[in-house]
Amino acid sequence: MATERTFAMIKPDGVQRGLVGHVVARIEAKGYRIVGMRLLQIPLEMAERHYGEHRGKPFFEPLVAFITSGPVVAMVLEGEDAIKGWRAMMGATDPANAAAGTIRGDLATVIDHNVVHGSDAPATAEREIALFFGDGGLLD
Ligand code: FUP
Repeated sequence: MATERTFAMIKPDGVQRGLVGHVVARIEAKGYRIVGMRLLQIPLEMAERHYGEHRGKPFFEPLVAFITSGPVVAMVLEGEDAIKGWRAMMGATDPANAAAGTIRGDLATVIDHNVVHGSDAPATAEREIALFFGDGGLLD
């Protein structure tokens, strides 16, 4: 067990559907500390960097178009094993495979509108937090 920080995001579908309060309530009820939070519309170049590992895949362009299509809520969560824990709260990437009780299992039906994002490993968390909150001192 270790106190970790992870990057979490409510995607444009979640914001548009009015699910921000619900998702934030789940995070707070779980016990993670929200140490950073911002509403933004992701610029194209930033989206391409965020999803850089998927460049060249058939879903890359629609994914970038979707993530830039409206405002998102970006957050930094802090808590014991927060990286794995937030991924567990999100559920499987494809909502069809996500367990009931998870955010994707309860609130989504299709993979390209799956409501939330979360870092999958410590190095990813560091990179994503820097990408969205890299403006010096914002989290301190
Ligand atoms: P995750 O880490 O759970 O967000 O999943 P991935 O990094 O594998 O994928 C990032 C996003 O790409 C997913 F949230 C949804 C989208 N995606 C598709 O639209 N189609 C696919 O076949 C795989 C991923």
